[in-house]
Parts: sequence; C-alpha cells; structure tokens
Amino acid sequence: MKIAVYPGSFDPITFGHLDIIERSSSIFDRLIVTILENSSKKPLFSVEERKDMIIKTTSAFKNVEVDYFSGLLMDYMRQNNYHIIIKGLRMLSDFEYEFQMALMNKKLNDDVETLFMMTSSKYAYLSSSIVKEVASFGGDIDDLVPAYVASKLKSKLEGR
Ligand code: COD
Repeated sequence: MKIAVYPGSFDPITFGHLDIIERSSSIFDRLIVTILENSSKKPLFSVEERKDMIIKTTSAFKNVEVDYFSGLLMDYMRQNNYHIIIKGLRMLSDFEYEFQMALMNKKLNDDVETLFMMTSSKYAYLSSSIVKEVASFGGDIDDLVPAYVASKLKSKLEGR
C-alpha cells in the first residue's frame, strides 16, 4: 500500500492545500494530512480547530486521514513507519525553504523521501497567512478557503 504524509501548519486549510490534497490522494492509496508545529509561526487556530476544518473540508476524499504530531516530522515518520512526504511548491521562496528542510529531514532520516508537487497556477499566490491578513481587514476570502473555513475565520477574528 502506497502511503504519503502531507505535513503542514494548516492555519487554516486553504484551497491551495486542498488542491495538493486532491491531486496527491489520487496518486497514493492513503494520504495522511498531518498538522505539525512550525516554530516560526504563531497559530491563530488550536490544533483541534485546525483538525476539524481539515476533516470537514476533505470528507469527499475517502483515502484522506487527518493526524497531529508535536515534535520533529522525521520522528513522526519513523514512529509510524511512513516513508513519503508530499510538499507543495509555489514561489522561489518556497523552494529555498523547502529545499533546506528536505535536506535536513533526509539527514535526520534517510528512509524518507520528500516529493514536491507544483501549485496550480490559480493558487500560486495563496497562503494561510495571506488569507488571515485579508480576513482581518474585512476583505472577501470566499475564493480562497471553503465556506466552512471562512465562517470559522470570521468568528475567530470577531472574537479577538
Ligand atoms: N499551493 C501549493 N502548495 C501550498 C499552497 C498553495 N497555494 N499553500 C501551501 N502549500 C504547501 C506548502 O508549500 C507546504 O508544503 C504545505 O502546503 C503546508 O503549508 P503550511 O503553510 O500550512 O505549513 P508550513 O509550511 O508552516 O509547515 C511546515 C511544517 C509544520 C511541516 C514544518 O515546520 C515541520 O515539519 N515542523 C515539525 C518540526 C520539524 O520537523 N521541523 C523541521 C526540521 S528540518
């Protein structure tokens, strides 16, 4: 069985993430979308809230599961005997960051391969940070995230 892990912060999940999930879930038998901590980001949503949004928005994909891990991605991979990571690539800046991370991850665990999937051009500009920025100023995010996520984001920002 071919299993891949799609790791990220998913704070919150966007149409860009969902595009990568849809395309990679059609290639692998199981796709595990795993929420991890990115130490350079302070999340807006709790792990439970992020997990809920991923579960709700990926329910159409029957081979997609959602998980969370606190710690190094490579420890997660080793503990679960997973060997393939999927990453999305948008801009040159993504490449530098992801390249460095892939090489360090390979050094930490040589049994794991990182595969990169190019963004769809319509989502090349899209990130969770941009969505939060637009939403925080009352901009329209309906084309950027599913309706369920948009409503969670609006109520989260109103409650702050
Ligand atoms: N189109 C295509 N791909 C996209 C898009 C889009 N519009 N938006 C996001 N993506 C891709 C990103 O490039 C990334 O591959 C993935 O989706 C997740 O994105 P984010 O922004 O939700 O998540 P990140 O980049 O903050 O996730 C970083 C991790 C949490 C995976 C990383 O920090 C990590 O592995 N943390 C655990 C600790 C660890 O092991 N650190 C690494 C040591 S080398």
